[in-house]
Amino acid sequence: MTRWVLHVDMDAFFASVEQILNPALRGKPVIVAGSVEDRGVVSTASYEARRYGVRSAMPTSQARRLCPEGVFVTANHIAYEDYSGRVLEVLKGYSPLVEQASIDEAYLDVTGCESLYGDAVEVARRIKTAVTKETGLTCSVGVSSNRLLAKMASGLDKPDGLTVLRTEDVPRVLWPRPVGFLHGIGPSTAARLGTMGLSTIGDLARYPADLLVREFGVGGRHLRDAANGLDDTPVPPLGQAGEVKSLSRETTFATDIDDLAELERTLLGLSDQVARRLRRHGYRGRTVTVKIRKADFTTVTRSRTLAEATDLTEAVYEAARQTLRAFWRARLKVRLLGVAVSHLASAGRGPADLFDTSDKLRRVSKAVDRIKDRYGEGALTRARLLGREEERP
Ligand code: TTP
Ligand code: MG
Repeated sequence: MTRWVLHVDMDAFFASVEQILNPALRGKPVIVAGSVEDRGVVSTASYEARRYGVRSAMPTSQARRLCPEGVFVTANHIAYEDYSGRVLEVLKGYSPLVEQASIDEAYLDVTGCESLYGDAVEVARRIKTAVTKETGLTCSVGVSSNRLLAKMASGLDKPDGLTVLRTEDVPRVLWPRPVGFLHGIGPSTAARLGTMGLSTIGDLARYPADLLVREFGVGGRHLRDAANGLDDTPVPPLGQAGEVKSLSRETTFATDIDDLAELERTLLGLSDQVARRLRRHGYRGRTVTVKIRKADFTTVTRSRTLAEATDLTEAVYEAARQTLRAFWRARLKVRLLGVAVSHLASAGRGPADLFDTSDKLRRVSKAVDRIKDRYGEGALTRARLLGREEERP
């Protein structure tokens, strides 16, 4: 029996969410950056901005040069997660076999659903309509008999595409393209294939499997299969894959920071954002990790495990601060700082203990979260974070 797999990928996801939340941005070249300062990189750009050559992972300074009229927006991850969850809710209505592969993409096995909706293309059409109705966003959907080809197909006609790619279409559609176009082949594998004289997907598809195995081990066979459009990876039932293992937030500074107090203020802001996401998703975590990228680009991570899992800003921050202090030495210049919480467990819904101070703190935190959800991140600021404002000239 033929399997039918769909790959759904949101169009210019972060930028599109910004345009939904702020109608004044619609139709404009919107560029979402991790940090508005020039040392950050572009997360994504609206299709209007892509016409100027702006791309993901490009330094923001370069994006500004290419597109001076661009509207630069700082990433608002909480909003993107919210929309990502809403899209997933829609998809769950179409098949129990759904795997969220990243914040803006998912695979669905819809084999058997055809009898309900017509064929797989009709399922894809309905999903596109439902996603737009629920969120206002558009997506591109690939339809095929396996995950690999569905994934390749969704990217062939962006934005707002619906593309069918059958195994028999592979020689015509994929073989003329460079090997790096194949999902899963990164720049270093592409370079290695290049030295073997294999530059197109077609070259790879026809190359003897045993020679590829000699060069790449068992992965060599997968490479050749992929070039022939073959893949039998299943789509697992929802919940068995893509479980959240950690939540994190990081920031790149406009200039390297060598002041511990300044770093700690940033750490508090990051801890608050991570803890807020824990509370929002009903998780508590036991391990707090601090990530530090130094001016020379070397990166270190240091972790601390708590006695009890937490979702409180204060507890995450305290652990992060101690971790940073233990690592700190004079003249250290920090380019990027991050906080992650892992070893997550669901928070559970036991009875509130009125004598447990952390429960009181949790209730206050949740009230603050609600105000921020409604009025924005800047609505309430912890007293310690205000220090940053006072120091401005
Ligand atoms: P993508 O699906 O790769 O890109 P996109 O949705 O913005 O655009 P497209 O229409 O081509 O699918 O990534 C999803 C989101 O992930 C994207 O909106 C922002 C984020 N992202 C980064 O932060 N950095 C990156 O380098 C990339 C590629 C994506
Ligand atoms: Mg996308």
